Amino acid sequence: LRALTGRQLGINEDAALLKALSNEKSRVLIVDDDQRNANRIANWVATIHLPTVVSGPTAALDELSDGEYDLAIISLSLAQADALRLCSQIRSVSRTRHLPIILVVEPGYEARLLRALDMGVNDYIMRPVDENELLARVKTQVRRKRYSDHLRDRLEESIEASVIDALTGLHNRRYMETHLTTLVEEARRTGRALSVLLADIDHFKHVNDTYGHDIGDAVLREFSVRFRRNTRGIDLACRYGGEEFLVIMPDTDMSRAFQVGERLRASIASDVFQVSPACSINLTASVGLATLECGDDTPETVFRRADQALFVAKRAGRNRVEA
Ligand code: GH3
Ligand code: MG
Ligand code: MG
Ligand code: MG
Repeated sequence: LRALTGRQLGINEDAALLKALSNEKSRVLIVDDDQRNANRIANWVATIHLPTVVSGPTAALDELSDGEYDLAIISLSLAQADALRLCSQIRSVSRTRHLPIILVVEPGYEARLLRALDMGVNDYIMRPVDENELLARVKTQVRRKRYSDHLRDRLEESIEASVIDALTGLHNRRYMETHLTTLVEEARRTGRALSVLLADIDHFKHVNDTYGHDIGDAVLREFSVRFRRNTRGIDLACRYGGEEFLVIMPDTDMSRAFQVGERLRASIASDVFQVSPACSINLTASVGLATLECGDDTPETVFRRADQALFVAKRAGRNRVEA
């Protein structure tokens, strides 16, 4: 994550987008059991944003759980110190963890305010509330929220992009490598079987040479669909390299792995790859299998055996499954 610079996250490029975002009306939840105070604040907020008023924590959490709010303005003098509990609940639920909170504070509530600030409340305003000051604080918090939401989305996209193969949507080799170790350790610990399947398209270079790289890409996408169709949800399927695909199958012994490999091989060989209305291609793939053995088998050695089995399958004429 440290390697992701502002530029990669698109911060500079998106200044205009952020500006547009911050012009969109924000939803503001006002929590106050004093109806008159609540309505006064709501009327001020309504000149720019979309306020909703509730009188207590239960209604507040209800609203927040099914609405997209950008800010909560909470009266710190709610009965029974409920404001503190509400703030802590908002911070502990993932959906509202990043919601900005502004407290409205009655003089005399300073001790409670300190605890609230310690809890991660973003800002506060003293009563009697000044309209311009309130709107200025609301504006700052809403902008900050928009901006950090945007950054968080970008970060999530970057993380996802780093483990997903863009061409096929399968996980990539990096993702597989982090998880293979875990899966091997788990199989060791539980004494369960674990098999690895490595599939490589036969004479794929010929497809590129004959039909061009774009058709080659379309074939890889279609291959990945069939590949995924032949694996279970708990199997970890990935595009290991160019035209090599790998699946790690927990809870799977060699005879079962052989069935999977054979089904995959048959599914590739039996139906043509219809890559465009005018172009259908016959294709085969070779498959190498290995199963985790007792002793000092490691992720690397299991993988190497699958690779060796694949090599044997290629040498034996391709369109075969070997273990
Ligand atoms: P073999 O049966 O021995 O596996 O022969 P092969 O031609 O499939 O094997 P080789 O490893 O010689 O060639 C793999 C080809 O896959 C070469 C490369 O250009 C192509 N390739 C790798 N990645 C991509 C990709 O993303 N898109 C396309 N279109 N081709 C790719
Ligand atoms: Mg090759
Ligand atoms: Mg190949
Ligand atoms: Mg290859």
